[in-house]
Amino acid sequence: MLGFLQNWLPVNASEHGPALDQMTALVHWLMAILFIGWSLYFVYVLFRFRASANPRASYEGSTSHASQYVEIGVAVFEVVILVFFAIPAWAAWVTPPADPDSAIEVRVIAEQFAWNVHYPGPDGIYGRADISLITPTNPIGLDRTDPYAFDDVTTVNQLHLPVDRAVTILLSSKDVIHSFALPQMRVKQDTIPGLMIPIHFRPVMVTPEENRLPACNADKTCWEIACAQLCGLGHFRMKGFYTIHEADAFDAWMAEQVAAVMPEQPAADAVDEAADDAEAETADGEHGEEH
Ligand SMILES: [Cu+2]
Repeated sequence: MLGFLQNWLPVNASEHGPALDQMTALVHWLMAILFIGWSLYFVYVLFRFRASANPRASYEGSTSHASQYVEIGVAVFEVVILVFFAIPAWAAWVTPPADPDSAIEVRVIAEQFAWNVHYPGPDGIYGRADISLITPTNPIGLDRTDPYAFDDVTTVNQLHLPVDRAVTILLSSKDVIHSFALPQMRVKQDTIPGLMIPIHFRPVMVTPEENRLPACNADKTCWEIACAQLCGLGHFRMKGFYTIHEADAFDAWMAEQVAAVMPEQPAADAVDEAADDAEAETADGEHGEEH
């Protein structure tokens, strides 16, 4: 069944993905058996209780307990899927990585109709963001005067992550409910205004070249961030792109982004100065890449 379903499923590129696919296969087995069983039974009763063979209605009806046993069997199967597959998969999904130091954490802020990505930068601390600072070039309202913000990296519709490292994404929304979906990661989680929802996964495969921008655009095989919840008129175009890199390539990409927001690489005691520079830069409209 799993092999059959994989003809339609996207490639599986996360650690927890196989467990989810296994569960999908089990649910499909159950549904296939029920569908065939009920269909056969339906045809049987059409024939067995046809009008010509039963001119008078039976007031006694069926006295067999077979359907009860079948229903108990179905319920048991469902309990097994829930208790032994779904709940453990969910537990892994909501459990923070065992070694948070080696994990990478990113904020993703959904809006109609884009995905804003916010990396804390080399200091590992997110700068202050304020709703009153939101402008077209500063969609998350990052306060570049905040000492923790001068090295923060933000992008729009571009998510870059390293392979083989635990990832925590903190999901939030500026407006309505969206759903953050990374099909190849088997990740899908609603974003709820007013909540910061953490999700945890570990990519185990580097995005192939043909699935990255710009190559993927030609043959439409991009690894996309999809919005999986109808969120408004522009929902259809609420798509971002994500790339899983080798560790070195990710570090190089991150260094490039950091260099773009803080070209002088200031020493710790020059933080205030750097914050001013970063602010001036933001005002110039230098703000990540937009696709
Ligand atoms: Cu959306």
